Order: sequence, then C-alpha cells, then structure tokens
Amino acid sequence: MARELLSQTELDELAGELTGWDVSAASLARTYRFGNFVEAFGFMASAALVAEKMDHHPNWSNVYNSVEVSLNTHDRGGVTELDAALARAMDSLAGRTG
Ligand code: H2B
Repeated sequence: MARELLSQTELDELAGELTGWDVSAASLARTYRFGNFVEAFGFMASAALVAEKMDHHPNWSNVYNSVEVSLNTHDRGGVTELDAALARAMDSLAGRTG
C-alpha cells in the first residue's frame, strides 16, 4: 500500500469520506466514545491486531470509555493511504461506518 504523502486534493476527498475524523496534512484524528471501559479496551485490542498486521500503528490514548486516536505515517511525516486504511478499519471495528 502506498506510503506516499497524500496530495491536498486527496486529503479533501478523504475529509468527505471519513466523517467524524479531523483530516489534515499532518494527521487523521478522531475520538471514539464507548459505553464503558471494557468496550473501549476491546476496541483497542481488536484495532491493535489489525494495526500489527498492517505494520502501521496508531498514536492513541484511552481514558475510561474514550479512545483518542491520531494517525500519521511517521517515516513520511504526514498522512498516507496507510493512515486512511487504518482509519477505515478502526471505524468498522468501532461500528462507525458511513
Ligand atoms: N506506524 C506508523 N503509524 N507510521 C510509521 O511510519 C510506521 C508505523 N512505521 N509502524 C513502521 C512501523 C516502521 O517503523 C517499521 C520498521 O516498519
């Protein structure tokens, strides 16, 4: 999967697609809120396995039922298609599609 930085046009398209995400050239950011800590941590456990398989890892933090996520490609210093793919996978796992 492409590890090139997305163009401004591609970022604009992504902002239209990824509702709930704050899309910038630097990162894709979203805060998920779940029913409780177990649901939040369950999401993180599932997302961690997907991330590891992709060899692409989130910057994230958890406080009780909320998980704050920031995605970027460290070795490119911005957002690539890999970040978009992980964002889509996380939305799917969190049941926040569309
Ligand atoms: N995750 C993210 N989010 N960005 C990266 O640039 C990155 C990563 N690089 N996971 C990977 C691991 C790299 O360090 C290894 C060596 O493939």
